[in-house]
Amino acid sequence: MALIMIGERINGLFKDMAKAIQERNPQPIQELAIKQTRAGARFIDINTGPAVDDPEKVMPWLVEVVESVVDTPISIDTVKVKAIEAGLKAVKKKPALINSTTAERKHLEQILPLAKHYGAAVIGLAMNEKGVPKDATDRTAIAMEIVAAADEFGIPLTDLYIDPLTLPVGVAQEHAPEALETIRQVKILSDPAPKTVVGLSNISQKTLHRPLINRTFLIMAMTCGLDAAIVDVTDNDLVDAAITSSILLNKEVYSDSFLKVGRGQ
Ligand code: THG
Repeated sequence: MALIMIGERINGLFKDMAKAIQERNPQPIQELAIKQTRAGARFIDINTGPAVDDPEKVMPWLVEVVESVVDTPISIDTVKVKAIEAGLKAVKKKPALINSTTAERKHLEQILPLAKHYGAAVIGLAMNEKGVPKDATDRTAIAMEIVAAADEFGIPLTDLYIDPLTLPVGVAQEHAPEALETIRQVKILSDPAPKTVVGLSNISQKTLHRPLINRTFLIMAMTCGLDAAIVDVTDNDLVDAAITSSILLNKEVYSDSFLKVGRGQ
């Protein structure tokens, strides 16, 4: 199967989106929803950003703004349970992806029943109340707890995405190989295995050569068994590299027009 691309761009981390959200101006948001869908996004991530103090009001507005122009399922990106629930309630089209829960029992007990009730998929972060462990084995142990909880709450493992957590290479370089090893270990954790996902652009924050670092790490992660990534889907070199990786990993059939086929053209 090809990489499941989740469009990262509707996020208050970006100045244009922060402004559009603050002004409740749908147009720039809708343009990006359409652009990302055309570029192959299978989910549109929506994140109100750090500046918003009422995400439980903004999240349903963002859902409506996006769903009024595309059919692409939405990834509801917030740590606030109330905002997740408000977003899920607003969804009228396809089941959403909840982004995300940690392994903290309190989070799992609030969020997994919501996933079950709304038929949503869910991202489980490899972290708990103590934070993100450095070692892959510790991250995998946390992932195992999330897998067990998903089973307990009746979420199919094919709807569970484990995120090993990618941190900026400039400040947490030793984490990069541990995140990769976590992906490898999570894919042999259970049968069926949960899916794996990363927020790719984190890896290159505050570095030079961001696109190069992003696409190199993406290919490395795909070799470890990565299923999905929150990415800049409009980065053509990144998408070309992801499609080519799928061919070289024998996940998609080669033809001379593989780049076009990989884009569904
Ligand atoms: N895991 C999961 N969800 C996530 C992340 C993750 N959601 C958010 C984030 N990480 C993934 N999305 C982004 C979006 C933007 C950027 C990085 C990751 C980014 N933004 C520019 C910056 O901060 O430098 C914005 C600057 C601008 O205005 O241009 O890098 O890991 N499950």
